[in-house]
Amino acid sequence: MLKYPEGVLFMKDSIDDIKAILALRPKIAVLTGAGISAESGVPTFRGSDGYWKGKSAEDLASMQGFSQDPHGVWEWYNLRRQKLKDIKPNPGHDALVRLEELASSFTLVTQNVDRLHQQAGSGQVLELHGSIWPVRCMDCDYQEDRFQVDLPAEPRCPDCKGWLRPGVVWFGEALPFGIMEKADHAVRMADLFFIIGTSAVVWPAAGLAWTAREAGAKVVEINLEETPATEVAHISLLGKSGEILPQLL
Ligand code: BV8
Ligand code: ZN
Repeated sequence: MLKYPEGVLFMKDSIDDIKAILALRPKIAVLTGAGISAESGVPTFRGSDGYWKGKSAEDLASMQGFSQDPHGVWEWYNLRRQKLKDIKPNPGHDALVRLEELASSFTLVTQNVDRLHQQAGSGQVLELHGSIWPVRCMDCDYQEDRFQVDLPAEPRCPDCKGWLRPGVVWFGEALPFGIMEKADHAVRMADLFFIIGTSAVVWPAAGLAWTAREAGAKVVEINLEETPATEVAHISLLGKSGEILPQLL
């Protein structure tokens, strides 16, 4: 752990404190949610433009939701894939690529399935909830990472004609094997932990903020509003991540 310079007080919303820590080449871990992609035009899940507005999360992003109505669920995923096709990373994604250069070690953990971090140039990204682009068969081990291509309304496996599903983690499903251990380790080692653009209600992802705080990292939240994670943030910057993150560099 870094020895923080004396007198660096951690009041709420102090960008200078963060810059003081960045000057020490800290180990950094970041958790992002849909909010970091909002300024790219990707609707968030629970905001006023939220995906879940019409239907509940369980209806759409769950195994039983899919089993009950595979056409309807694929219609929703294809709509999102269409929307994502011509969406670009925003200054918030770009700032995280540059932040990585200031860190002695940097781990980016995302709940997002849009791969905008990768498009912006972030290297190793831990995708806790998978990605919308890969598809895999429900009945055999066929899978393919079909980046930005249209899928038929009824995507079927070319090998066994079973239903294909998007490569995301649905509610009630376990996260990809070993990924939380990697994220947990990075957060425990971090001197500085950013939680950006997430409503911090989906677990186990949100729990990383509590882990960071308990492990002694300085916790910085960037969001338009307070969230359950605000209670463990040393610094809470209220505003758009696409505007705040570039100010840190
Ligand atoms: C699991 C992929 C067990 C699909 C998603 C009761 C209590 C605690 C937990 C549970 C519970 N009941 C059930 C659970 C478990 C459940 C859960 O947490 N439910 C919640 C809703 C209560 N979790 C699970 O099921 C997880 N799995 O626990 O498995 C297990 C273990 C072993 C074996 C078997 C099973 C799986 C969760 C993954 C679900 N999949 N998505 C898809 O995308 O289609 S979750 C979905 O929500 C997205 O992935 C998204 O990433 C995630 C979180 O949402 P956010 O990213 O935070 O987005 P949101 O819209 O909510 O918020 C946006 C934020 O941005 C807001 O705060 C807003 O203010 C801010 N913002 C907006 N604009 C900006 C901004 N901030 C800055 N700048 C801006 N410009
Ligand atoms: Zn198959």
